[in-house]
Amino acid sequence: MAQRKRVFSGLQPTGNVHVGNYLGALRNWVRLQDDYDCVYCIVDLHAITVEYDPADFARERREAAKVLIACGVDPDRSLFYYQSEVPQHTELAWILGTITGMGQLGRMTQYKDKSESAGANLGLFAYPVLMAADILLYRADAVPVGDDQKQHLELTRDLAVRFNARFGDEFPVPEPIIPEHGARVMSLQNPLAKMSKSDPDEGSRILVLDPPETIKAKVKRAVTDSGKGIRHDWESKPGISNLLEMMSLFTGTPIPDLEAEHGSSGYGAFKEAVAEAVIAGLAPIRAGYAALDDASVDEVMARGAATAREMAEPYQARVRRRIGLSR
Ligand code: AQP
Repeated sequence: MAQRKRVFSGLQPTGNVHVGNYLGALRNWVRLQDDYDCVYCIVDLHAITVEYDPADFARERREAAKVLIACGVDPDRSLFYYQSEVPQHTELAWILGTITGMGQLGRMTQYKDKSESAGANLGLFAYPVLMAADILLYRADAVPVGDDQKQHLELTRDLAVRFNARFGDEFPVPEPIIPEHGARVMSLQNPLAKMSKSDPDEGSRILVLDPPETIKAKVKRAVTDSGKGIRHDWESKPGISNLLEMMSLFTGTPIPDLEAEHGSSGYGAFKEAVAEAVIAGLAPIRAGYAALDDASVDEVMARGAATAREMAEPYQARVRRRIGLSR
């Protein structure tokens, strides 16, 4: 039997998982489990590159793991663990750092955005190198991500090519898997900016665990456009287009059909229908989450890390040999 291709992806345990993360990345993670050998990771070392609360971090990390399992990441089918518990990630990041240009890192838009608000530090600057190491460590062929990670993935591909040229063919050059729809879910309060965990306005995002009443209130408050009519048109109606996309992704109904059904509705009635669709789409995740207990999640994550360390070590040994650190 042909060997299955491998995918790798990660999620930061900062704040709560929102529908942008879910529609842009996590749904794909879950689906890919049928056809790929999947490695999924809570990238806790990435999360500490910005301000965070150490007293709460272990809990947040576990929360993120629980949400992912509730979304359908299956630790029996996928390798699932916390990044910091597999030290080969950081070792490879250091090695890749030695072939990464400062200029290329300085051009990363996420670094520019975050260093403006959070202040620059070396970890934030080197973040994309650690991300490259996460992916290349397991020789992943593909990476399911939202649109915002394209630039980082481009760097990963460059580093794979550069390493192979300098030290010999070691890394596959990974392809992004970006969904056709949902790759960029926008903020409910500013449909020109992506929905994001770090936006200080909680009304800008719907969390996958938000209770129905909260979802209704957030959608009701969502910024819409002047004029009327429910049409998909990013230029003149970004707010309505964002809601239409979300509704389409949660119901599976194509956007033209939704336009036909709701075209002449008022914004209020349309928003109620959107909220109902989101609530129904997230209900199984809320139920799955409620059924999980902390101790068994801790156990699953510890087991995942042990397997990941075992799998990563022979790969890393090859890298050490190639760069002259061992015979
Ligand atoms: N708005 C979005 N639309 C579609 N996909 C998105 N992703 C993030 N936001 C959207 C995708 O979710 C995955 C996990 O993201 P992450 O937790 O590693 O970090 P991120 O990209 O930095 O996510 P956030 O929520 O936007 O956090 P902040 O506020 O820190 O920037 C990734 O695959 C991402 O593409």
